[in-house]
Amino acid sequence: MDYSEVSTLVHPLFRVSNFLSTQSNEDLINEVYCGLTAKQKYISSKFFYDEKGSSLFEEITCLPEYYPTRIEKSILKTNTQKIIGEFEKLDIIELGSGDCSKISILLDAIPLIKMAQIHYIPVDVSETAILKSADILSLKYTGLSIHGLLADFLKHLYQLPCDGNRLICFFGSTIGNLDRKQSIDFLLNLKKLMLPGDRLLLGLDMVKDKQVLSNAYNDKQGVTALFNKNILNVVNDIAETNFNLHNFEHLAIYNEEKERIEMHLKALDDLVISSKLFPEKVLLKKGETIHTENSHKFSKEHISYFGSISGLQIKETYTDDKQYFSVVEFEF
Ligand code: SAH
Ligand code: AVI
Repeated sequence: MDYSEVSTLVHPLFRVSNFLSTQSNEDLINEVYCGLTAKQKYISSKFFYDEKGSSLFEEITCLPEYYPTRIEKSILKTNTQKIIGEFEKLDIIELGSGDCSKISILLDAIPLIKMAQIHYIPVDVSETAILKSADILSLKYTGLSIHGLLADFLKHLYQLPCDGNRLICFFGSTIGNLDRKQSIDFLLNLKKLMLPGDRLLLGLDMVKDKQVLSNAYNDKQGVTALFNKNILNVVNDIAETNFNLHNFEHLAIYNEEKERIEMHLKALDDLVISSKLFPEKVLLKKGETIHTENSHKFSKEHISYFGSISGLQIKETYTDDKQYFSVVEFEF
């Protein structure tokens, strides 16, 4: 485990610490090659979020078919006062923070006079996401102190600040992009770091009609297809591969048994993928797929299980009329 901060960017209004460059490019290339030579080929979904990928994801959140963002925001708006509660000093940590639209809903409910009592810590692998949101928030909320962490929430949780009451936000159902076992391990690791007075606010996309789910990942405008295919551009940049996006079709299928959307890229032809950085060429047969993402969906049973397995208490479950999405507040 590497405990060292690689670099810190000091801006007049905020600070960003980078913990990411501990993973060398060689490790990343190796990770990509392992995935592309597995029986079921795969690319880790963390590679979606370069600058273009983050901006395509923002477009997805505005699509009529992609209900999770709209509903989660409306749940937050309805319950802000209850969520924020009373505080003297509050550290708001946002994991996989992305753009700042959800945290702004909470910050909007805090009187300006109390803003200096808030410390906001966005944590993301995307540098552009952290810098953009720190820029916007530091201008909008005078007095708010911001310390961004360019870090992987699966590896660098131990870097989270631990002074004062913490509200840890993990929105967007991003936990659903982890395997079921990974999500339990993640919660157990988080619980180990939590202290009395800390809370976790977890956004979960719920199991629902499969057509609604399928439509959310197969939008008519094809933005999700562009987002999915962009992962090949990211791999081309990292591993100097020769993926041509036109040779692939976007697939997003709901797996009812596993209660998850599975995204793949299907080869439209026999393909040879080469890179001077790979030990050997990678062969793809026409029709073969590269698995790029799982998006697990949740039920009330999953929520109770998260509570019992992690040892965190469920304080409140906020939801919408159709129970499409839940924001669960856990306390230590
Ligand atoms: N929380 C926002 C963004 C969700 S998109 C929302 O609810 O709309 C997922 C975000 O998690 C992206 O910004 C991506 O860069 C980030 N992310 C993905 N894997 C990550 C990881 N392992 N560590 C830190 N951030 C990660
Ligand atoms: C970030 N994450 C929760 C999104 C999801 O719904 O699984 C990513 C996404 N993939 C396709 N559309 C959106």
